[in-house]
Amino acid sequence: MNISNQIIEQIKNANKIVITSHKSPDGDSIGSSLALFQFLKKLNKSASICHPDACPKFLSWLEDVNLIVNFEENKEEVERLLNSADLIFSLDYNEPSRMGNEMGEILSKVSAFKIMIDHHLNPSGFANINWSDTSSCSTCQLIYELIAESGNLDLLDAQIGTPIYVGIMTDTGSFRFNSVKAKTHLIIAKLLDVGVKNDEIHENTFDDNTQDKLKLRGFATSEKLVILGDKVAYISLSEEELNQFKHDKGDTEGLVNVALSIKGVKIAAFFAEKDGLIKISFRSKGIDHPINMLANEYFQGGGHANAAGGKFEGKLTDAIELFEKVIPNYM
Ligand SMILES: [Mn+2]
Repeated sequence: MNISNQIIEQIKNANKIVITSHKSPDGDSIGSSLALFQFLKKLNKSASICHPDACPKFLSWLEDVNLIVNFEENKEEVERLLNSADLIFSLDYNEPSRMGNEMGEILSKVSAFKIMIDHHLNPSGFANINWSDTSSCSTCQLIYELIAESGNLDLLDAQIGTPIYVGIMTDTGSFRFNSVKAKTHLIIAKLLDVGVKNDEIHENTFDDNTQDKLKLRGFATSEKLVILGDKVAYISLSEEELNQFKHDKGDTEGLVNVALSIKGVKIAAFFAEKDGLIKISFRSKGIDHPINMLANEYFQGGGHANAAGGKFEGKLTDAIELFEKVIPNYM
């Protein structure tokens, strides 16, 4: 039996299904959760979606997003749902601690059958079924494959297809990264065929800027962009600066890509200070400039070769100093 059919078997036998995903949700974690949720509905199975924290505003237009229960705001309910579940999906993360230590520990302890579907490197193998495909551009693409390979494409409609589109679109920088294969475009074509509205999705997702967000991004690029040599660029924002623009979740999303978009730049970083912790995003271009090792060695993080994240406990200026010091070793 292929892995998709094994998963469908488990779904059919389950009574209490919970869908989980990683902390700081993005288009792929929200998209894959909602797509699976809608697919389960079509299989006449209800499910709960439990995420570590709230959905970012730019995705709040998605259908049924309001049904997501989040651990930060509703710990007891999430704990109750996880404890009483007989089947738990772990989407878009490779290791329980990606949900945060507390929620990750709860997941590790519960007795439910666990299915991981993910595309991040180095899966820890914590689940009963571990579907890891690191060549996939997104977890949403894997959800599509689950539906297709299990012979359920007749159930695919815009309700399932819209969140799948969102996840693929956001995890591929709108279909530009080299993780996009011919297969990805064939899937997108199929989604349009069943009524997914690509123009509305792009507008709903990307054209929702507030004035404060635009001003913050303008400030970041005009005042806080630093270029090192000709191949490295970074932007940093202190907590004070973020507050000055009434910073909201998601307002700085993709700023690292703005730094990377400078002609000739191969490596970009974005530093943001929040609650005394420095969170860092790294992006790079091409196979010659992997950035996940640096994230792992110096910033308690990791990720893909061209897209990684990390953190630094200390001052923003110290984090930047460390980055400037070690980056020549990765060029
Ligand atoms: Mn993803």
